[in-house]
This record gives sequence, structure tokens and C-alpha cells, in this order.
Amino acid sequence: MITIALSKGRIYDEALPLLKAAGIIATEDPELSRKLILATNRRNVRILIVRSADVPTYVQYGAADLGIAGKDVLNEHGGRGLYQPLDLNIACCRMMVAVPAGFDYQQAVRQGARLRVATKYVQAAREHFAAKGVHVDLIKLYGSMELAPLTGLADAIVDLVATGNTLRANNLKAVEEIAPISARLIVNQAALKLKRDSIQPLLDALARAAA
Ligand code: PRT
Ligand code: MG
Repeated sequence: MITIALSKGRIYDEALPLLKAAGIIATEDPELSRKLILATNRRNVRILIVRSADVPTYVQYGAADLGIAGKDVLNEHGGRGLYQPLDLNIACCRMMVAVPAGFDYQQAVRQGARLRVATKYVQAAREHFAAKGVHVDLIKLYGSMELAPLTGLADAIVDLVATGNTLRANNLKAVEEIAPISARLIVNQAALKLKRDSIQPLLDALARAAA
């Protein structure tokens, strides 16, 4: 059996055509079914539906052999026990620093101000500001980061930006790119060795589909 961990929403939607090209079709739609384990057209392949931040954990411990997770999520997880063979080029966006439209970020940085930064991506934010030599107090949030500068919780946020519509709608502006983000295929290192005969053809097919 090969078990693939996926999150519902944009990763699942954008992974579907790639999996299909690799010959894997789920027999149910996770948006309609409440099942967390989906069967596929292939008797030896099943799909687990987990929260996006939990995908690396399932694969790390071997509860899933493969998974698809955003680079943002992998960076926070740390990637231990994971083989990352493939950039799938889906769910693309950019991790950015954003501030209120009227805030002069560059000047605050030049003046050596200590910034309060709210984010779900504490690890990435810490590395980014340390490399720039900017002093920050990081405030961990689990979502709706855009609200933090609007309520006085923080001066800036680190968040993912795709179209920029969410920032604009909340009177914020992106001031710095931290990293481009896309979803990666991840594989449990032990599973790759033990089940190489069934996993390698799947990796090859996904690589062709993502190219
Ligand atoms: O939403 P939930 O709390 O269930 O979990 P999640 O946010 O982890 O899952 P999901 O499905 O929203 O995101 C899964 C993955 O998609 C992320 O880990 C990213 O790798 C990737 N991705 C790509 C994005 C975006 N684009 C994106 N735009 N994830 C989130 N966003 C959010 C962003 O945080 C912001 O709130 O969309 C908003 C900005 O979008 P624009 O288009 O308005 O700029
Ligand atoms: Mg989300």
C-alpha cells in the first residue's frame, strides 16, 4: 500500500491533475465526503486528508509514504526525515513582509527600530530578519495575520501573498519578499528504500506531470 497525505483546498485542487497524470484518481471528493481516508482507482494507493501543517509530520513518521506540502510549511517543520525530490510548481505564491499603507518600513529599518512582527511563519521570519540585522519581536498567530497591524497588535506581518487582493482590501502593502513559495512532493526516507519498486514509478510520473 502507498499512502499519500494531502490537505484540502488549494493543494488538493492543484495536485489533482498531477495525480491524474500519474494514474491516480480519488474515488471521492474530500469537499463532499467527510472521510479522511480516500480510496483511489488503484487498489494499492490511498489518500489521507490532513491539515496542511500536519502533512510533513505524517510523512516524517511514516504514517504516510508521500505528501504534498508548501515550502512555507516545510520550512517551519524543518524537514527532518523527509526526502524532497520534486518542486511540483503548484500553489505558488510569495512570502512577504507587509505593513500598513502609510508606514515607512525602510525608514524604520534604517533607524534601527525594534519591530513587532506577527506571523504564522516564525521560523522563516526569524531567519529573514536576523540575516538583515533587524531587531524584531515575533508574535505567533495561526491565521488572519492581516488583522494584526490594523489593531495595534503588530507593526508588520509576514504572510503569503498571491494576487495581493487580501493586503489591498485591508489597506496593507508588501514591502519585502522573503522567498518564492510552491508546493513540494515529500517522501518518507525509509519508505523510499523499502517500497522503491512501487514509489519510484510514481515519483517519475509526477516529475513528468509537473515539468
Ligand atoms: O486555510 P487553513 O487554515 O485550513 O490551512 P492553510 O492556510 O495552511 O491551507 P491553505 O489550503 O490555505 O494553503 C495551503 C498552501 O497553499 C500553503 O501552505 C501555501 O504553500 C499555498 N498557498 C499559495 C497559499 C496561498 N497561495 C495564499 N494566497 N496559502 C495561503 N494563502 C493566503 C495568504 O495567507 C493570505 O491570507 O491567501 C491570502 C493572500 O492571497 P491573495 O491572493 O489575496 O494575495
Ligand atoms: Mg488558508
